[in-house]
Amino acid sequence: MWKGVRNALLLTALPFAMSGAAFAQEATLSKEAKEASAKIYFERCAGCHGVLRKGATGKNLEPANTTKLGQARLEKILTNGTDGGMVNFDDILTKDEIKNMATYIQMTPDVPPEWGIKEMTASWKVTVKPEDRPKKQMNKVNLKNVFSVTLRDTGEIALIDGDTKKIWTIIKTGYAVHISRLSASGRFVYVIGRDGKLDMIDLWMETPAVVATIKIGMDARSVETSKFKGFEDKYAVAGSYWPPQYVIMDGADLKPLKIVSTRGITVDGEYHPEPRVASIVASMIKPEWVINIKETGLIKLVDYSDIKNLKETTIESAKFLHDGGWDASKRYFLVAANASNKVAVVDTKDGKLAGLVDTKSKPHPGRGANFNHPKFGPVWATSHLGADVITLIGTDPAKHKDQAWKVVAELKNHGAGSLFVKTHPKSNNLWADAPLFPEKDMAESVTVYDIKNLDKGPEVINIAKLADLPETKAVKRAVQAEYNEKGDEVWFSIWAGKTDPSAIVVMDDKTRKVKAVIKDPKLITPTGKFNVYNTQHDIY
Ligand code: DHE
Repeated sequence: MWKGVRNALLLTALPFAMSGAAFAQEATLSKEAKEASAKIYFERCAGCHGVLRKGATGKNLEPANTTKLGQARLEKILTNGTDGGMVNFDDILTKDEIKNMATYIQMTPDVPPEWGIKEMTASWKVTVKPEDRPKKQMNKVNLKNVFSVTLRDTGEIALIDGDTKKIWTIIKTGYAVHISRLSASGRFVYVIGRDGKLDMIDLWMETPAVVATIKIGMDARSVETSKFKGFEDKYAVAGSYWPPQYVIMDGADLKPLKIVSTRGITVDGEYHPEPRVASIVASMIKPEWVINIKETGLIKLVDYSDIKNLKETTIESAKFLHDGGWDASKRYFLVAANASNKVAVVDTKDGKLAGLVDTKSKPHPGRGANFNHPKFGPVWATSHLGADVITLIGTDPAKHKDQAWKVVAELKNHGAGSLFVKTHPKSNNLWADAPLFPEKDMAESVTVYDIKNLDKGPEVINIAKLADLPETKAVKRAVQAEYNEKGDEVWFSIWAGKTDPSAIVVMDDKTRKVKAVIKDPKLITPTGKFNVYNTQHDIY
């Protein structure tokens, strides 16, 4: 099941049958086998289960639980996966590796080292100082329509000129690079790798390149800059999974300035040693970032106007916060607490929780999608990992009070296993993918609704087929819709295996017909795409 994308797919749980005799003896491995297993665990498992194996989107894998399952059952789960969403590893790990992993997760987890200001500063490199950078744009590219595309398995990003659809340049970044975000100015791209390597790229150079780099932790997913008037790009902020903390840096050269730990007490009142930093967004109405802490379920509004006397407003929501986006007014931030089947809504003006919305299983919005529902007014949409629906939540407490922070409708998606929904203020289409759906045809397809005529039902389009790639065994997952600057094209990645041909399919948003297919041997495992203008202005 779900072959080919384990790193991405460790999104759900190992079901624990809490039976059987406790493991009498501490499991052991040779030094080499333990080191190799630790590396596999970090690369394949930690994203969902946590470095300390406390569990989040994936189940708790501490010895108290794993030893009850025992070696044989664990090997079976690792080999075949489960219906609960745990992926199979039999086609990328050898039998010995699986055996060792089953033993490794019965051993007491190692606690990785901390990563403080000393380590960050030692890793920090300014390759082009701010004063040596171009004083004006040195290329003729329409920067607003450039896409920064994650090439996941090569640890690179491709900058693609959205007007010509040509790859402008490819830049080496961190391991299994995760997301790109734009400076408030739209000039710099900040790219974070899963290994905590943060790279700052200058789009004004004749050929863009990294101008500053730092390793902010051992495991990371999020980055943002300061965007409030008067503080534009003064600071950058990045969150790490390990160590659980965020770091505030100088926005111009990434010099680390302040580290804030996120360890603490969960919304349930229990201490958690590894509350990881999930999504971060910058407010435009206050000098604040919204920083979502996964395991504690706490949302921090971090006031960066005086970082020596840093003020944090801590808002209780629900555990396992993950990704989210603004409502259309950009006052409310909606974030999925995915393993709690909830969406939390923060009112960033009043600094309060505005709502906690129950949804179907595992909402996963990316940034979500905002549009005007013909009946319910402004809504924000999310699709789901665990259910074949697109949930619409009312977002206008002023004019549609009865619908605000409630599920007003559930549209059918073509499958569960969805990661992203998207629309654009100029579009009438709402797009949703389902790349993690176990069935090939569905994983390669997307659903599209006419938002002016939702009752008509969706069209389901197999995007992978439109790429006309050679037939291989790999599933060609259609993932993450991203609009161009004008909002008249929507781009999808065709995400296949590292050695398979991949592509980006550009759809004409109006006709829903293919407009271009970007293919290149260097376009390896493209996943997230970040249009400069839309990312800079949070348009979705
Ligand atoms: Fe992501 C956003 C974490 C797997 C593609 N991903 C995010 C964010 C977090 C996160 C916290 C929000 C960042 C923000 O807004 O500041 N992602 C994780 C994981 O922990 C997880 C589940 C497992 C892991 O080991 O990393 C994971 N993510 C994946 C993938 O496998 C995806 C599909 C492919 C890839 O490139 O790795 C993937 N994640 C993305 C993308 C976004 C993202 C494209 C940004 C969406 C946007 O529109 O902003």
